[in-house]
Amino acid sequence: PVPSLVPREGWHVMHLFYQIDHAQWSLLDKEEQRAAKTKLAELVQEIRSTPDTHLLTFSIATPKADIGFMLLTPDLQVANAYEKQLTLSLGPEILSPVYSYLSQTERSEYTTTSEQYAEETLKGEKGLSEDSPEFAAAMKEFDERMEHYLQHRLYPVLPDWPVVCFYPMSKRRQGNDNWYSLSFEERKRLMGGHARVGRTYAGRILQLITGSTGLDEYEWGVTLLAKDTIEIKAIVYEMRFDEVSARYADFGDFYIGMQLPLDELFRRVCL
Ligand code: 76R
Repeated sequence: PVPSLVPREGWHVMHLFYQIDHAQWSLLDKEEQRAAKTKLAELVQEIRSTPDTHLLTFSIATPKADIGFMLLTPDLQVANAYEKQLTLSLGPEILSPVYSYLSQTERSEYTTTSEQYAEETLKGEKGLSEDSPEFAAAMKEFDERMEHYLQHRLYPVLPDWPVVCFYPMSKRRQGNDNWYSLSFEERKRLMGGHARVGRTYAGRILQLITGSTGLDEYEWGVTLLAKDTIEIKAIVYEMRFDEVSARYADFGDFYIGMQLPLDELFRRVCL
């Protein structure tokens, strides 16, 4: 067997978007079509029963693409093998890849630390004393929330919320707007503002930021899950006003998908 390619921490992530070639599909008889759908359904089952591996299946709005998969798994060798199998699962030339994105889950260097939260928010903003019971309770709550958040960033389990939004982004490197020539303190300050906006969407938006520097065209993949496209539109709009996005963000194409169970997905895309 080939040695595995598992990162020191986190998982590999692939976004895979396909168009269906209905001309090729119509050349198959009913029996062959049924067998093809069963093959894909069995592969999806196999992927989902692989340890630490998740697969989202969705229909994509507008003819940018028809079917989308989001695959999360530790080993790039496994991800690569599954991705080739997914592409061929309905038979040759039925699924044509129209867009794909490779990234990895990662922690952020700007994550708020306990010390920072204690100093800036609890002592500074709220004026709590270090030996008050309120301070202790707030620290406990913060630490629990951050533990959960960090676990989610590296090893996410995504809910089955209907709306999936994906777009890639980079931080700008242009003239006076070069994110990478700012000091760490300045970047951390700016990211603090970003996080404050983001936290107001807790429970309405589930965000997964995956790193892709050196792996794909942009620097991050942004995956947002929501129960309503209104929330997607609202957060992306509001963040445009936040300095980190207003001044330093460059975006790629946007894709909107709807998570569906496989049988529903087949019907939706007319297979
Ligand atoms: O609390 C913390 O300390 C974590 C805060 C946090 C970080 C470090 C955070 C919170 N994000 C972080 C990092 Mn984010 N995020 C985006 C986008 O469309 C746009 O304008 C930008 C796309 C959205 C919608 C979003 C949402 N974030 C990042 C990074 C990596 C920077 C790096 O490491 O260099 C990027 C590229 C990025 C982009 N962010 C949040 C959200 C939301 C909803 C939150 C709150 C999460 C929560 O607390 O539940």
